[in-house]
Amino acid sequence: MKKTMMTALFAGAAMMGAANAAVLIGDGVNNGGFVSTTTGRTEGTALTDWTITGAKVWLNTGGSTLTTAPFGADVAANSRSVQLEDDGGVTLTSAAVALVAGESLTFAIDWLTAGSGAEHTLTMDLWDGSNSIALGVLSTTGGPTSYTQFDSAASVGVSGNYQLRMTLTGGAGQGRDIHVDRVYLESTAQAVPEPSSTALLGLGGLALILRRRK
Ligand SMILES: [Ca+2]
Ligand SMILES: [Ca+2]
Repeated sequence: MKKTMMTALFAGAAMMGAANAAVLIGDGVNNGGFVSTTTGRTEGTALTDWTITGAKVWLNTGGSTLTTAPFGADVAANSRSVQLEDDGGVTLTSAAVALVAGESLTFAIDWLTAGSGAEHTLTMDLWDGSNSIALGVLSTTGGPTSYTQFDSAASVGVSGNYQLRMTLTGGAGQGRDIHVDRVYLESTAQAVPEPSSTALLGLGGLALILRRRK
């Protein structure tokens, strides 16, 4: 009985050593491609899996034409892109995703700037109500006018249910906007260091042999 329990314990520990990646926002996952059945260019349209807070968010008919990894081609027939309007400022918030301390994160988003006037910044982070995980800041100053991919990496310090927040600063007047598409977030569980997992596998195997000899 004791050996059986040991076998199960070591097998479980060895399995935890394998890197386990999960797509949390992406193509078909929490609407990372901004798919909507709404036709035409619309303002303030409810968008599945996203929450709009602030003045103006446009749902544009055009989308990113980039096909680079990790998102892949945004080929859905009703895929859109989102235009974050600077007038008054706006925040776009994703559905909540569960993150575990120690996980490493991969983030990617396509973006461009458009319009003229005051310059603004888009701050991107993961927020669980009290903890923030920074993913990057995009500035319209010198920003790209055609879709460009931004990538970043982060790690989870505190476990929780987090939402991706994209907050565009704004002013009273008209200024430059930021368009986004192909939002991607992936988490990878922290791998157990190779020597110890190998040692655990060896011990697990030994326990199995001892069990069979009994
Ligand atoms: Ca899209
Ligand atoms: Ca504007």
